[in-house]
Amino acid sequence: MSLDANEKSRLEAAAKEIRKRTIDAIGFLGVGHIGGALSIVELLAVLYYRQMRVDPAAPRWADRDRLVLSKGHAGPTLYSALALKGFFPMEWLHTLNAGGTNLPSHCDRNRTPGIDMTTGSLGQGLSAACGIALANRIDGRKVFTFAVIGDGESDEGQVWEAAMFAKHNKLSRLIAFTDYNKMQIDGTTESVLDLGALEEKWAAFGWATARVDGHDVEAVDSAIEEAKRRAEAAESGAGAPTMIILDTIKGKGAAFCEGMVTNHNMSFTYETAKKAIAELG
Ligand SMILES: Cc1ncc(C[n+]2csc(CCOP(=O)(O)OP(=O)(O)O)c2C)c(N)n1
Ligand SMILES: [Mg+2]
Repeated sequence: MSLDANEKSRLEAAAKEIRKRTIDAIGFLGVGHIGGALSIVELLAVLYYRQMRVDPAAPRWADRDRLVLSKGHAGPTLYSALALKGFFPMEWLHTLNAGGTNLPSHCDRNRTPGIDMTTGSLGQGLSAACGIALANRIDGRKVFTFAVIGDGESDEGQVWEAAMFAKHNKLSRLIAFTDYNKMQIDGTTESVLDLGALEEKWAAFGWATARVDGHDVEAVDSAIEEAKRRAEAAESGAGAPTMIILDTIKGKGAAFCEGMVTNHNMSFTYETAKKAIAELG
């Protein structure tokens, strides 16, 4: 089902706001993972403004959908989305990674309302998401577990153990995304460790797959809708998990860093941030 024009512009406006807040929070601090933060903006807009069942007033509500942001260094994007949704005050965004903050650079479920899993040690999040999805099925909860991994992160062997586990256990309510921005900490994924035919690899591990433009809210939304339809159609305990590969651009939407391999963990002034935010209109 495609989005109607109003819904599409609502999601695009949400993405723009999340992007601005993310640039602002990292710029206020002066350093951070701006590249990988900006490549998942549209995904988080679609998840939090349309696809995820959550309640900002009850972050630990048992029947909520879960998100494991396995690439935990992109925490500031998730914090921006959560703040905009009302999980905590907007002012917290200016405490990013400060001493005693509730918003550490990487996600911490014990500190931040709305964070479902502590992440940052790459390679582990998909395994955690498998456990969450399996536990919810055992408990009879028809909720979805979403997970976001990086393309560089996909070099970690544990990702592929989780891939086998999820298929073996028919975790059809596990919907994962690879942020395929083609870059990692010190180069392109192609030069560091080529992922090759990535979608075919996930399919060979038994997952349902899709590959879409990760900055197109409509394309992202319909890939999730399709995955949900499959999960609903499968009997409880049947079916397969879904991997949606998002073609993205590292640093998307901030001219000072878009598409640069140097944007992984970058210093920039608050003036630079304000200029980039103004350019977004
Ligand atoms: C186990 C582990 N090793 C190394 C790091 C340091 N590190 C943080 S981000 C990163 C690169 C990740 O690349 P990718 O998954 O492509 O992330 P993105 O491009 O989305 O920022 C690395 C090596 C880490 N956080 N965890
Ligand atoms: Mg990457």
